Amino acid sequence: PRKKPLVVVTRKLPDVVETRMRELFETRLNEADRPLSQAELVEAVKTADVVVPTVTDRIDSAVLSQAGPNLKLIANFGNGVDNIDVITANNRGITVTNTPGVLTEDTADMTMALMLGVPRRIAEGIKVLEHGEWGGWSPTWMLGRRIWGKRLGIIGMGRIGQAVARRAKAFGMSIHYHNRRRVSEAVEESLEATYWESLDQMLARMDVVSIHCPHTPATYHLLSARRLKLMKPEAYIVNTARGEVIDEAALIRQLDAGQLAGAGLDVFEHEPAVNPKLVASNKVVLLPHMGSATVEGRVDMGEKVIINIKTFMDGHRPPDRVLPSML
Ligand code: 8YV
Repeated sequence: PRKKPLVVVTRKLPDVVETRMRELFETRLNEADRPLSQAELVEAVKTADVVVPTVTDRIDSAVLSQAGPNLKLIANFGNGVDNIDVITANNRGITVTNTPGVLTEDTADMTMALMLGVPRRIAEGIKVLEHGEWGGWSPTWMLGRRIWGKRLGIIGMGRIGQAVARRAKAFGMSIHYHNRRRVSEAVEESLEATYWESLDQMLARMDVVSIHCPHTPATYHLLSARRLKLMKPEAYIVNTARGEVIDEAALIRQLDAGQLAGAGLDVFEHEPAVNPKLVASNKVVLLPHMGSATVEGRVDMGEKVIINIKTFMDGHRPPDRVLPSML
């Protein structure tokens, strides 16, 4: 029988996923559950047929330049592929896949948690109780802002953007979006969504802005200092996509200056470092990149990775191939 492919997995995955991988492939796992060192990552691309990286592994052109002749597939455990230089991989004949679809609903749920959590001051309320500072109910104390009846502007109307739109509509928000392409009429109608060709114009009119686009060279600092200034001082920002899409320093300045009401952030520009000014701010709810972090979701992601590897090894086009043209 044909030799099983050597699959190197960079991080600890759920047990059921690792067990299945061991059955199917010659699998090298990382039991330590810390990111591989640069040297270990290079060793992986040198020896493996397939590498399974995560968001914490940077597979850039320098790493790829050391890839061995066997490396044919990078099966990312995750949706965003900004950790991988897809163009260089493609040029070297290495296929890249991701795990779309299975983390859509979980990420949309977490987005709603932030979208409610910031205006309704959930983190502040929890802190008051934890510090034993609750002096009792008052009609005018700890008042937040309602999201019901407000305008939500979604940047990036793909799977996750649409899943957020469905939820937000049920919460009584009106749905607006900016996207490279307009979505189908059927989707627009079902969400009662308004398309804004101009991101600038949309930003100026929204009460809440939520980011659901990938991080690519084109979306790096899409919410720049200039664009953040277009937003209403009463508006909120939610980001469960990638920290790099917002100019974080500019965001902090806008919050400090009272030019933005608040932000709910699950992702940061320099993870795992979080700007101490954000941590100190009472206008934010911050989470450590937990958008897709459910037990079920992680297993589903692992299964997607396995299907991609298996399909590829059987000589077919893997279902979740990422092409440079898709970025
Ligand atoms: C994961 C994510 O935590 O899929 C993504 O793009 O950001 C998260 O779901 C991470 O990417 C796993 O590699």
